[in-house]
Amino acid sequence: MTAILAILCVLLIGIVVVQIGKVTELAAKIRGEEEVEEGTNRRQSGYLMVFMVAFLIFTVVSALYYRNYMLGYGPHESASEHGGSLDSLFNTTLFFTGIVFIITQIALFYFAWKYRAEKGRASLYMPHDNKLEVIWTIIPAVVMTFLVVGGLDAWNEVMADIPEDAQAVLIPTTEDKSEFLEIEATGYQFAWDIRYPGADGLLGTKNFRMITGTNPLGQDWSDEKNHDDFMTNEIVLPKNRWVRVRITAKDVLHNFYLPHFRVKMDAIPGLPTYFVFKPTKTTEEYREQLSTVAEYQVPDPNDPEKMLWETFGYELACAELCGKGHFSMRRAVRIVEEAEYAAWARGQSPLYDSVRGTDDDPFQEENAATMEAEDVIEAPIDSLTLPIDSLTAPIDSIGMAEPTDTTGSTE
Ligand SMILES: [Cu+2]
Repeated sequence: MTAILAILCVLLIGIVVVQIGKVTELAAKIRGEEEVEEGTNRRQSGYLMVFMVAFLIFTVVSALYYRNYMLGYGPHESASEHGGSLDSLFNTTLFFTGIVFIITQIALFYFAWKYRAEKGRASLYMPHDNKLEVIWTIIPAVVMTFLVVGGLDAWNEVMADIPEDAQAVLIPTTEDKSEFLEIEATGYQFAWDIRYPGADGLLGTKNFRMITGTNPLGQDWSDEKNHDDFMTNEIVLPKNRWVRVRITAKDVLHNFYLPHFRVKMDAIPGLPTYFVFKPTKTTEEYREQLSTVAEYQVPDPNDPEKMLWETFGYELACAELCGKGHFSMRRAVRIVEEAEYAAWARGQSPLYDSVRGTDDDPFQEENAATMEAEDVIEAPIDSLTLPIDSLTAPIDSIGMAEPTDTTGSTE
């Protein structure tokens, strides 16, 4: 404590000495005030020039240094079919705005230095200049027109819906839009409900009045399309298949954002939106892509036994600040080959299974009857298969044993 006080005292004495020195200096120069001001101007505008050069170098170097972490650069090429056109649109915009950025920053600092106040120099009075105004109106107008038209073009391409005669299926088998998978994402504070259509490929109707603790989306169980719909924690999608996502929200605004696929759409209560896209890289393929880059060949801080590229996974994020639990809306997304997806999809069980035969089930009577019948039939069938399996064993072993027996008998 005493040491700190001593240091503070020395510091204060130092400051007092410096200040007294400055006052004396100023007093001496009081006659030549203009000279002092000129000197200050020159120095400050010089510092600004140095700042400008350092700032521009820092901007460019940091962008280059971190390029392998940024979407659209290095190993982060888009993993969806339309993503490439959005990336090139971003790059075109970055190119033009980059030129403007560099020119305006240089002009800003250079002019502050060049036209600093100097003795005997009056400022130029220029109320109007047609030529200048034409130049700075036409150039941005032309550039903006190109950017906006290009943007609209990309928007129309990216937002093109599935054709009306296309078939909605759970497991699409074609790469074109004649078959597609339609899933539904419902955002709420603070998670997503992800619903798949089940074997019929169709999502059942829902009604917010039917929402209960066990029926989070308000699925209308009198609609048979609901009976095979299933809900999952993880979004699993097949590679090279068209996917249409119905996007909606239960409470406040959310945003369905799949950064690696360049998919981003607001989720709005009462106003369904959608996005159609085609994933083109499986999670494994994306990991391979990352494994070629030094930045991802380091251990994952959360799992030091593995490299960063090995633990990579696609994600669904909420891109709307929707409340204090906003961060927890992250969901894992996995892109797999069609066969793996088909096996996964067939292995899911519908939510209706928990409702079937209960008081909430509009088909309670029918279902109760069939469920009883199933119980009676299922048991004997299962027990019958056992003897059949066990019968095959002796048959095989008889066949195997035969040749040995013959050689044995000849000897
Ligand atoms: Cu959210």
